[in-house]
Amino acid sequence: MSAQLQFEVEHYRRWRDELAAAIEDYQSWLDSAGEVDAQQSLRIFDVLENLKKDRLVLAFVAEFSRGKSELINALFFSDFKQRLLPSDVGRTTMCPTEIFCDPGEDPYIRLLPIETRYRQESIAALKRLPVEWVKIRLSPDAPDEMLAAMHSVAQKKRVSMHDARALGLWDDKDPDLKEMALPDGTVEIPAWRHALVNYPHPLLKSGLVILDTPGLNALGSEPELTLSMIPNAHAVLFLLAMDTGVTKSDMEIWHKYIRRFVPHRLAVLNKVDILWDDLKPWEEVQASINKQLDDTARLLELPRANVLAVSAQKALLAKVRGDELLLRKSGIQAVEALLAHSIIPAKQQILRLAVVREIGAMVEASHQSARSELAAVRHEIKELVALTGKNREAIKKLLDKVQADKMRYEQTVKSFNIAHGEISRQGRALMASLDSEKRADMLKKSRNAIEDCWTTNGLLRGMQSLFDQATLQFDKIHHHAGQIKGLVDAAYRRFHEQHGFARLSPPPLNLERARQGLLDLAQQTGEFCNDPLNIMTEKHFLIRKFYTGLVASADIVFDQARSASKSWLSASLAPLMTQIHDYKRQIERRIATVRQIHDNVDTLEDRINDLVRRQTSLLKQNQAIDSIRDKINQE
Ligand SMILES: Nc1nc2c(ncn2[C@@H]2O[C@H](COP(=O)(O)OP(=O)(O)OP(=O)(O)O)[C@@H](O)[C@H]2O)c(=O)[nH]1
Ligand SMILES: [Mg+2]
Repeated sequence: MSAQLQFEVEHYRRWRDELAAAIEDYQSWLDSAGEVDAQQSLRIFDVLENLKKDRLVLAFVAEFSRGKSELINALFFSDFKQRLLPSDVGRTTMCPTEIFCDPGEDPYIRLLPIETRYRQESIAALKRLPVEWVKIRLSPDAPDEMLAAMHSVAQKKRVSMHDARALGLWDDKDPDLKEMALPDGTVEIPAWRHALVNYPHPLLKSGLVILDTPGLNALGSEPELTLSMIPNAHAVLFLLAMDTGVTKSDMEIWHKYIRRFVPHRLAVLNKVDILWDDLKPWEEVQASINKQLDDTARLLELPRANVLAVSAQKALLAKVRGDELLLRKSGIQAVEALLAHSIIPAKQQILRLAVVREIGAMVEASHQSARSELAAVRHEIKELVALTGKNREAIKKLLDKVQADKMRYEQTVKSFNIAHGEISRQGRALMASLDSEKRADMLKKSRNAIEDCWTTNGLLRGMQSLFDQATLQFDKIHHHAGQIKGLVDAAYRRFHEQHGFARLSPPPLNLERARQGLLDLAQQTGEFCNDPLNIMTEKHFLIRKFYTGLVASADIVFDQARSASKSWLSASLAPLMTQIHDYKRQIERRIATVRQIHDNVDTLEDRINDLVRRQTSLLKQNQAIDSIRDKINQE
């Protein structure tokens, strides 16, 4: 395993842990300042939970036999000194395999029987039902047992054509499936639908998750993989092989599943050792590899720097044997460097921005509040020092002034309450339109209607119209959320302009991502409905494929929009409310102080000393909050 990659992943993990520690500090600061409300606590708790659950998913996707499993072995599992994942000619990996480390449990491989495809639940839902999985314990110290257990991901079974069809794994008209048919009329299908491997490995312990996939053209049959697992991966390594060149089906996979859907894409041209030729000068070999890389970058429309040549097989061999020269020749170090220097920092940035989105405004408000408190105390000290040696008349004047300020504050609160009432009312209406039970009900009705369709054409029209409706509904929600945001912005502006509050920005509301997700799905629905293979698929299966794939993904998009709106609504006014609350506290304290002095001029010096002490402690608080703020905003 590369020291560089290990270093970067470890660095990333440390940064994440420090960020979590800074947020915990912030939480205890809030607690000690007595400023925390239930909503804010919950938000901080959520952020901390998400930081703990954070994973960096790296998916390996390609047509069969391009060397995905071999590359994973070479990149991550050479310390095992053998081929951990089965890698062989022809189709080898038969089910999507997630490899991660959960130190809370002993190493295992859990396998989901292919028969679960008969049921409605998604793989994501089945992950929460351990009884549905076959679990094999792994003993990393017993290599033979390990290999036998890992071989499960390549296991196949024979079933009748009728069963294969019923499982949605056989279609008479699909030429890609022909090779699965056996002479006796049975069909070879994968024995398992999904595999989860809990393996103790330092990189995986740091939160890296590897997703090995079976040759993709066979994979269209597991929509969850292509619609959710691959698009949700943080980066995809797309493999091509030197022995086949870039084929039509490679390009199909690239366009259909990767190009538009994954933010970080690397292409790896594997098996370059085929070009190695001891009778040719190395420069000549290198030039021909470079030409292939240029062509590939152009074909895939990728930056040239994201396309690399490698020999996974030689890299694994070199690592097992400790052969430095071969390792360098294999090209794997460039893949490791790219992962270390571009993918991991990009992931860090995404996570940091997510934290800023969740609690950035809250930390900013605390920062403002600590500063305004300090400014208020400084101002009071000045006011009181100016009173030294003055008569009662002057003190009375100050008291009147402070009381006038208080009246002004009360006006402010009145106008805030009106704005708050309106925003809450609109917020409730928005949440009602995103209600998940209502949506489930609507989907059930649509499914009944679609199942009643007589013709395939009618069926496909029904599917298309379901997505048209969903897009329309989302646009309405988007528009409504925009209107509420307008009200919130206006409230902030008013307090700044009319009441002299420090300028704060409300937390941003971001439904753009969900909207883009839905647009992508709508486009995929169009493709789904025009796919000749689907037009010929048996109706019952087509409907199930549509609902467990596209509709389930759209449902997730709506859920994302719902939880983003919910947390935004509860946080949108919080910074302003904190400001108002701070102002109230400051003004009441000022009145009490001036009144005391008014009643007894001799207490003036004591009050000044109190304030100076308070100023010292506030300075410390300001420093603490600044350091938390720096950590969260640190690039
Ligand atoms: N010459 C050469 N052969 C390789 C290289 N990498 C993999 N292979 C061979 O290519 C074949 C396929 O490799 P796998 O790792 O099983 O490919 P895969 O992409 O995981 O294939 P599926 O699991 O079927 O989707 C095996 O026979 C490997 O030994 C390489 O760098 N050079
Ligand atoms: Mg494989």
